[in-house]
Amino acid sequence: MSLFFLFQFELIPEQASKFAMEVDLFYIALWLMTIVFSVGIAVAAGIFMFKYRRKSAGEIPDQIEGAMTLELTWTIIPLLISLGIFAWGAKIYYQMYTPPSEALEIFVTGKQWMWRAQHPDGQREINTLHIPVGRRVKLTMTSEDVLHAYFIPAFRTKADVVPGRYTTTWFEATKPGTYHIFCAEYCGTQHSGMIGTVTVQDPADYQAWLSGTSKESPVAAGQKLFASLACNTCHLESGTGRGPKLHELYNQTAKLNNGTTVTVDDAYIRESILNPMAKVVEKYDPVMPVFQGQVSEEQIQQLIAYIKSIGPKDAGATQAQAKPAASPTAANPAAAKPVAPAKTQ
Ligand SMILES: [Cu+2]
Repeated sequence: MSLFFLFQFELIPEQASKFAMEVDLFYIALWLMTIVFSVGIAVAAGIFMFKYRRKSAGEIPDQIEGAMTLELTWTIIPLLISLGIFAWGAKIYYQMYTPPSEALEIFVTGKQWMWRAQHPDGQREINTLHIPVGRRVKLTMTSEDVLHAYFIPAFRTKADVVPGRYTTTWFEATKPGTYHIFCAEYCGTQHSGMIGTVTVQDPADYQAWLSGTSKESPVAAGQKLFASLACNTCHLESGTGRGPKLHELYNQTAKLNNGTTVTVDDAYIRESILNPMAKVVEKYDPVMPVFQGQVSEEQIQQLIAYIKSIGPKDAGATQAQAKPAASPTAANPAAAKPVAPAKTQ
């Protein structure tokens, strides 16, 4: 890092996402404020040391009994400055951690010591990530082993990747090129080798790349798994099976046998596959076998993609959005789109 810094005189990484500019402005504002206050305090301290130095032996200084105006000034101004920093930082944080519902969704799995990515129409890659320029991309991430963190400096994006949990992040790349991916959470011996590249392409190039070696989509793979794991023998579409009907269920609220409710989102589906006894749906017996150790994270994501595809038409919205169901806005037709490919499989 330091060598890089010395030889290229690159103070900050290239700005290649919509977040980059504001994150940098914020960072520069913090630098400037730090410089202004550090220099100001050091200079004032120097002046005062000189001005109020002891001039003769036995000198007795004037006694000062307090200065209300001064006290209020140096309390209120720093308070406003720090609240301003907080508000600005919180705004950026909120934007970064609230993925838009119409984003291109890519699944990322971290594993000692590689990054796997799975695109909506089936393309998979390891230690690379191909994305189109000018399009919002949402990453849904999990880890197969230990804590990792997905860090793309040029996008100013960094998010923890946690075993047993889905984390999300999103960004919109602003210029084609290749950029670094780092793991930013120490995860073992080869942590420093857990690196890769993001390739930002023009939409046409991205489409060409996608169709290069087309593979099965997550929805199609999930549908096959649903049959091969015999999920379909209990979760009947008619709703008369030993397990609840999964059609039209994604992102809906389900009642549990302990009287509480749960939103059927990615996290709940994952938990119910791995540990079905944790939250059993009302009126059903806890008879589902445990799939912990039977399915990989990638397969769970495929099953979720399938369940999402048979869900309500507007289930394209992410669970984080908690959109009111009845909002006949222009955004709705677009939101329903990601579900459509299921029909063609
Ligand atoms: Cu790692």
